[in-house]
Amino acid sequence: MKIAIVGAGAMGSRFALMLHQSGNQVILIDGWLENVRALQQRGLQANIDGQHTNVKIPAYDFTQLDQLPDYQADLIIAFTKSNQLDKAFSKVRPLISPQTYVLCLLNGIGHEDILEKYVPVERLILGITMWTAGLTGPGQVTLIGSGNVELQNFDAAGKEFTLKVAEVFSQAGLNPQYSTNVKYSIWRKACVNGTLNCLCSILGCNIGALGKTSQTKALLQTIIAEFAAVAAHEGVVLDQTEVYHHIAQTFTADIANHYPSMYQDLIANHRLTEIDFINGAVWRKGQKYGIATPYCALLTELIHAKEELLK
Ligand code: NAD
Ligand code: AOT
Repeated sequence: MKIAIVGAGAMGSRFALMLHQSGNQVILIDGWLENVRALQQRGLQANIDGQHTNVKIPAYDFTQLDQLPDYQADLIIAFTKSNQLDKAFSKVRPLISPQTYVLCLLNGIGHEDILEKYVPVERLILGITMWTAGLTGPGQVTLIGSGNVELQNFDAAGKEFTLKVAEVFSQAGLNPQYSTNVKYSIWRKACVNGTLNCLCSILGCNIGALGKTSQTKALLQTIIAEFAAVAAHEGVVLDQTEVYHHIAQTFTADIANHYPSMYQDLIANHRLTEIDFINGAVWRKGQKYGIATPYCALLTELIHAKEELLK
């Protein structure tokens, strides 16, 4: 399959590597020039569970897309940060042909509202992933452990192609599952990020350490309850107990040593975060529906305050 990955950061690089190694024609597109130059000159340098790999995958920055005049992707995978998605797709618009599907695996809620501006809903695929990745420098990633992908066409018309994508992902070892309710999967994953990402960032700890504090269980339950109240208004009925256990199992899993991507952005690299698409989205929607979400409001404001302090 001809696959363009937009966003050659930690996750874009992981997926590019796995899909390239399983025989697909993969290209990477990114707006961070230093990263693209490193990928072009040295290739992608990956440390996979302690094993070093160096792979050349064609990479382009947004100003180099005229080097791909007749390029038509079968599939574009979005792997920017949420707050970069709109700008990135405005840049790659020329690569979206009438045959191109777009798959969004970003954390957070409401990305379809942005992507619908660039691709018809019949060719939009949504999903989530439990894979993780860390960017250690331009063109360098550290990849630990395993994961999976849940995906579903946004519109019934896209089912056949989405099943094909699942097959390609399976050949790449990405452990895909065709979801029959991707909206539920997205809200469930948003609960993972709406708890772990902001709490680890504010407390300055990894997932395992967060799990050891005596406050964590009640904090998680209250945040999940706010997500559930808002999700119910959108027709998604979250099983709050199951979601809590889904999150709590990460405290003792391989992933316990992981610092969530929000920590990596904010604390390690002083970059803006995805908070407005996670707790911030729940707060905003709660205001619209008349549902109080005080914990999500406070967490959103604290993360924004930290963004300002570290700017
Ligand atoms: P990332 O920050 O590694 O990369 C996203 C974009 O930011 C890329 O275009 C990258 O080039 C750019 N970027 C990264 N560091 C930069 C720097 N120092 N200066 C300038 N630009 C820089 O993002 P990611 O972790 O791959 O996440 C992509 C999406 O996947 C997000 O929605 C995230 O929440 C989600 N996600 C991440 C993980 C994870 O473990 N990293 C796991 C699951 C889902
Ligand atoms: C994560 N982490 O999604 C993934 O860092 O943004 C992130 C992220 C899978 C399970 C638990 C946490």
